[in-house]
Amino acid sequence: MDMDIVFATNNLHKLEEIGALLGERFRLIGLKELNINGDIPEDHLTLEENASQKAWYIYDLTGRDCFADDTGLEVDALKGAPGVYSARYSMIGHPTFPEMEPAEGNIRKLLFEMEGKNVRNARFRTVIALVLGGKEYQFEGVVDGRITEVPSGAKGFGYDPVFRPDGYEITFAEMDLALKNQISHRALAVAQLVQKLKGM
Ligand code: ITT
Repeated sequence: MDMDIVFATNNLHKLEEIGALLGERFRLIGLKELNINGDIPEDHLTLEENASQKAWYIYDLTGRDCFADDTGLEVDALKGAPGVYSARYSMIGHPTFPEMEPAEGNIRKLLFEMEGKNVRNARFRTVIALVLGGKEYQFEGVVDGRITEVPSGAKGFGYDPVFRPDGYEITFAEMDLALKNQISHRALAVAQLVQKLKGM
């Protein structure tokens, strides 16, 4: 049986990644299709609270089962930053590189903050909040890796050019989407989401 599920995101890269991961049993509905434009509020201090806020916001607006993903890059040498502020990292405090695209500015600021640091461990963490029949469920996916010295690769999005997952010699931005989707933080969280949805 096919199932419609709304993905509460404005990020088309995420929509593509999760669309590929969900498979044919589920029809993913983006916000554009529902004529919902503009930013979804996400103003909390944790990924868990933000994912929840985004999912309930769209559920309350549409009455449809839906889920949201909040993702952060947590860098040990920066005490877990940018973390929940990953999307607007370069704009925090004194905006750095305001003339650049957000992703590029974020990467430039991250590499600047990491200059001279030998410990480069980091992890991507995704929290998915699913609102199904008025009840909420959460799923987490984590992938460990390292921040590279320079960006490389043009695939993927966001911080992908500077993140090399453990066990690989290439960054996420050098991987085909199929490989990123086998090992990524988002893939791990989505696998649990699919388990839940299949059980319905
Ligand atoms: P929505 O809130 O509309 O879903 P967003 O792009 O604001 O979209 P997040 O708040 O979850 O999404 O994103 C946090 C930041 O982390 C943002 O700068 C993304 O580009 C980046 N990011 C998220 N997933 C990523 C991934 O798989 N690879 C690289 N960067 C990623």
